[in-house]
Amino acid sequence: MSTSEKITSKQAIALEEKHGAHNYHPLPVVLSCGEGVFVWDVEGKRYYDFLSAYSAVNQGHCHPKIVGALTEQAQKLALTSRAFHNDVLGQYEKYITGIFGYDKVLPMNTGAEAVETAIKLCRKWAYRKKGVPENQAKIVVCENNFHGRTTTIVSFSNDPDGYKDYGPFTPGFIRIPYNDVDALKEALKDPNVAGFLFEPIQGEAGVFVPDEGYLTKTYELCKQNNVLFIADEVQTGIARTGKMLACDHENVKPDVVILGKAISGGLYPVSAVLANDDVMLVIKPGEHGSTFGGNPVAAKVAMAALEVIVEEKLAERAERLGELLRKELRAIKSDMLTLVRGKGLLNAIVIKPKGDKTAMDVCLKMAENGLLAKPTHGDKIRFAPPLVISEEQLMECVEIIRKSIESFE
Ligand code: IF1
Repeated sequence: MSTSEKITSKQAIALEEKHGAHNYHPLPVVLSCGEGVFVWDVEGKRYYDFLSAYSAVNQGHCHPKIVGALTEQAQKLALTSRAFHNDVLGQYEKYITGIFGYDKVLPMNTGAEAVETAIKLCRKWAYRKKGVPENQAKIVVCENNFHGRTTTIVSFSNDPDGYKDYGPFTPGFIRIPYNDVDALKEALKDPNVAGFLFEPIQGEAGVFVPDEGYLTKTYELCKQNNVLFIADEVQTGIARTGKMLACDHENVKPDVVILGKAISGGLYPVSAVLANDDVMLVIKPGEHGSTFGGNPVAAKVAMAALEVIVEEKLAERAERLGELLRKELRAIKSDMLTLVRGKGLLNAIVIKPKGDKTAMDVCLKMAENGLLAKPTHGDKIRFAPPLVISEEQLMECVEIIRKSIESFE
């Protein structure tokens, strides 16, 4: 079988089963192309994509402007390593720091790498600026967090699927309940705490939106205790929740911002850590890096992807259509649909099983009806379409969701 031969869904799944690690259990759908809010499977069936690769495809699949930037740069200069300068990186750094209002950016590739970078930055700041004794720095994190899958990151996870049998774990993390200001206040009594790492909305936990004011109160506690306020906006950033950053909903400016996913529109692995000089410059030449971090293709793709967000006003669209989506979902009359929550176009519904029918059955029915979504943690279904979706398309999707849920009545 040549690499370019057209294959059936069945053949594709069999190849993955035989030759690929079994670290995922995907829905039985084999996609072969995507454009905007749509993806098509190998048999030509069209679906609305309501996952957007977990908010990496905010600009829509294969956005022509981003594809153009990728293909143009890839034919000119793809990778130089950071041993030398190139004519794209500085322009990208100026652009992205200007958009988010920070002095500096440290470019990486995946979200987890950016989270790891933020952890190293925070620890180094603790020793070189805050005066925490060497190897005593602690970082406060939240229950039910999801920040990636490296050994250090799963060291502070409380999801057994994420950490079981991956020990020994990295020390130096204190886990507190999410959305609990008093718990943070208590944790910050430890003078060796250097940072508070959080998600403005917990995505994997099932789109858990904290109480209004949570970000402001935790920000103020960190300021009072000389602790870095570190926002993981890998999933909530880049217009997904109706603002450029989810932290913008409360006008708090994190000391460190972590970006990934939609920073490239899903066209290339790009991530970034943003901070001002008093934090960022604690890392000196040779103290951190990456082969691909900030390469010319990544830089060009990220500039195009961010321009699309700004030019097409996707944050405003997400804000407006998110309100409409939640209103319409709450109007669905079914005792299976017990809760609708979210912000902008990052939403989730909670499904109460009906007999042996669960959230997974609802997802399989929606796939049959032309909409792709996946359950998270059993009973929640995340709804995160590309932000380019139109109001008319959104209403069509609400109809598919309603019809699918009501099919179990
Ligand atoms: C998978 C979950 C979501 C993230 C936040 C860092 C990262 C992620 C807030 C790491 C990545 C991805 C990972 C992906 C599925 C998806 C996911 F289900 F795993 F938990 F979105 F909720 N911070 N989330 O959400 O970024 O290294 O992956 O680029 O592992 O299957 P990454």
